[in-house]
Amino acid sequence: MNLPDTTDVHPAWLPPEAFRAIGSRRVRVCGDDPLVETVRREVVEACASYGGCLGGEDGGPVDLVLALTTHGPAAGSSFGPEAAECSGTLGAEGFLVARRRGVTLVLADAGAGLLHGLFHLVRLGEGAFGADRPAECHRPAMGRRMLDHWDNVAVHPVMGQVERGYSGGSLFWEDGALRADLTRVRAYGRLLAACGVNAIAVNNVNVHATEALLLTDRLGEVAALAEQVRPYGIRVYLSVNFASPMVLGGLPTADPLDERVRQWWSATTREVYQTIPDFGGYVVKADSEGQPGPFAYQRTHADGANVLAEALAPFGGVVYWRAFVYNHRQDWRDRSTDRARAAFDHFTPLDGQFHDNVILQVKYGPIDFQPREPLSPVIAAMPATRVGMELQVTQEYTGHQLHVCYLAPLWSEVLGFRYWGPDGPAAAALIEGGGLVGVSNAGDDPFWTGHPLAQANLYAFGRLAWAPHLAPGTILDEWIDLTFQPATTGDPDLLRQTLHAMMDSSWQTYERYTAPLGVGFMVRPGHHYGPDVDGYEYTSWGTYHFADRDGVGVDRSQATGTGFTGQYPAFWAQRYESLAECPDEVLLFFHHVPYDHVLRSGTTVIQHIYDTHFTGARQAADLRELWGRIDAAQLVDPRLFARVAERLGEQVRCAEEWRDQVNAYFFRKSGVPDALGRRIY
Ligand code: GCV
Repeated sequence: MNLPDTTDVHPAWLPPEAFRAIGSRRVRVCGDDPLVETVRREVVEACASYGGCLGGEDGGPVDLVLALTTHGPAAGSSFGPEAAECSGTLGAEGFLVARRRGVTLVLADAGAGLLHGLFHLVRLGEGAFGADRPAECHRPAMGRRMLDHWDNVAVHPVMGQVERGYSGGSLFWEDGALRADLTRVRAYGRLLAACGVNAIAVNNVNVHATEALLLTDRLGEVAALAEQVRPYGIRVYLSVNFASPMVLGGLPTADPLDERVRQWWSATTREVYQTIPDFGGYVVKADSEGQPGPFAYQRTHADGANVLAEALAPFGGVVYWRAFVYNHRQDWRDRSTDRARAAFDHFTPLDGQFHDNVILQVKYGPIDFQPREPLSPVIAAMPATRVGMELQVTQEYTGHQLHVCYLAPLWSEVLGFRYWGPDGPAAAALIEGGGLVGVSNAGDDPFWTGHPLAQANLYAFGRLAWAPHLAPGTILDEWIDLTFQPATTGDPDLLRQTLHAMMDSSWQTYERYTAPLGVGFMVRPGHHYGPDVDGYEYTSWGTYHFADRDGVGVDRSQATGTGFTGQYPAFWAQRYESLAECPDEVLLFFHHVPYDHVLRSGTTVIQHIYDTHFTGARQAADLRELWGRIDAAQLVDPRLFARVAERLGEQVRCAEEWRDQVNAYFFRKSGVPDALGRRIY
């Protein structure tokens, strides 16, 4: 089996040149394991291109050894005590890198670790073959690093093929059938492994009728996908419909405590594992936005999750049970219901009741992937439950991959948030058991992600799941170095500087020209692109800003509001409750304030709205100008250059629209003029 050949597709962060340093060396690979075979194949291919060679296990001199520790005597003994001590402690995916006396060594206890070690060398490039390096051990911070695909098999009449997908069609299905050529799925698996992802859920969490069949009649399609990504250490998961026992099994109920239901899940799951022995497990969206769930039977979500967990347990599978449960049929006049409270209210009373192989999958914010939200309090409130965090790589609320919005800085803040104050653990430590899940932004677009620069978000997701402490700028450098291999002409520093200037603070730029101060949801209903300040204000979705002539924001205080602030540990409960101490960026998430309220920054709320919208739209225009300075032909693929340029045009237009609608709206509501006298429509 050869490496995937996808010549008409952009290679993203694995262009052939990224393997130059490895491929020009004399390499030895030691170990017997399917993933070691993958490493071998990668090395053979690289050597064929760059003149190196893959030697036998006992052959002559080498520059690089990649070995399992079980083959340690042949490989690592001369690399000093550190290398020897690491043996057996690296785990399923960890690896060690060292360099001594002209030989670079990668050691791992298992094949997956060796593969991650290989991709680490790819990142290091020539740097892996220079001066001596003391032994360095790398282990993932989280064992579970998954991407959820919201892919439909059949094209959905409203949501299309990929729900919230901005990168063309599905990588997996086309015209209602599994793609005949799955080469690209294999290439996708390779890209994911190279950034650290080790699992994919292949279908939409909204499981429609056709997709429900993937669990039974169409299971072969899931098996075919698993076969493609298995060589890259990636396990496949399936989103399942909670009502499957009825929809697929013909039972009169899906009550999780009904014995027939138990047996159905158990028998069905056994068949899944007979077909896909390394199947990962299920993802479930239950009692959420119209999906069926245990509430129909007056059962709890623990009852619901556990029946699936029991079926999966004998095979080592897990169920990712989503905590995205709220009333989406709320009466907008009802001020006592607060969507932000919902997940905490539903799930924290169940802490300790979920089986060990249940992961509660919690969106990072209490509402829905807004560009700015406080962290979900659920993540800190369920110590006896395995909690995983869900991020949205696909840019549903951050510009549909038409806007440049590098999300690593947002995720980095989220993962570093300390619920109990500076001396407490970071959020990343609270999700070590459940891991990180991202909604994938990839599709069949030739650039994978619609906006070529959105590839960096996919890459960064994997890297942060592996190493949450990595700085967003460092990750961006890695991505730039890999993706844009040094050109023979032109000035590569110009490209690096330009991409940093465009991307480092693109999330803050996006935040500036959209909804202010954490209030969220001023997007157009349905597709969620572009401004519509009151679009959701009188709907049933529970996402309101309550702007009137005097002020704006949601009172979630305990003193006078919905009491949401009380769901946090004391350190943040107090700060969020206090108008004086609440951080500006989430002020309107927690408080309804008059327009002349003075922020901690010293400016009034209304002036802040005007200033940030003018600044944000100008910064969007700056992005376009920066890109225009790059020498397209010399530094980047001209098609990529053109694609980015075209999307920047749309970003500038849309940012101006946001600026003008939001400013006009608040000027008309408040009657307060802009202190700088700028034009407001
Ligand atoms: C898959 C948001 C999106 C929905 C998505 C849902 C979810 O509401 O708009 O498209 O459904 O989140 O996460 O389940």
